[in-house]
Amino acid sequence: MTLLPDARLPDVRCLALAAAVAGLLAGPAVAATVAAPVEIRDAWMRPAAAGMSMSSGYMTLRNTSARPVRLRGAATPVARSVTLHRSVVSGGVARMETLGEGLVIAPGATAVFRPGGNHMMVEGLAHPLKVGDKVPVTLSFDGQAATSVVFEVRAAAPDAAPGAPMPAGMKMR
Ligand SMILES: [Cu+2]
Repeated sequence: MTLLPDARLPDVRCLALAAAVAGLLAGPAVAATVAAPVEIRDAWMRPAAAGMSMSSGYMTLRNTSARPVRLRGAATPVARSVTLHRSVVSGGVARMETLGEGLVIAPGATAVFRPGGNHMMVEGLAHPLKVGDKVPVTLSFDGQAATSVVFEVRAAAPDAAPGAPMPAGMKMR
């Protein structure tokens, strides 16, 4: 589990209190900003050797609420930018597209970022990333508080154990 619930809960309480106070002052039109109802697991990032300025990040997100949630973007202090991308193959040529509108996760649905599919493009790294490093990433969601996630630098996906069957439709990297 890479969410930081202990660090997050006090903020939620503060926000709830602030929202309650604001509600008393301003009436019922005030909408509280609440923590995103999203479970995140298997967050990992590729290593980057010295001289490399790019990496990519992957994770699995599950929307635990009864409403759609839109992942809007991400940021990390160790890189200039993090962009949501997807890999597409058209005419036999693989290329990447920016998810300009973010990624909507339906109620109860799971969104997977993995090699060959959706991924987070990490550009302008401030320093190399080696296996075992922990990279803090902030995910932003429409209408929700930002969520902090720790990405572990790994050489391969957490579920890519030797001998494990590949999920249908997933290509070897
Ligand atoms: Cu990309």
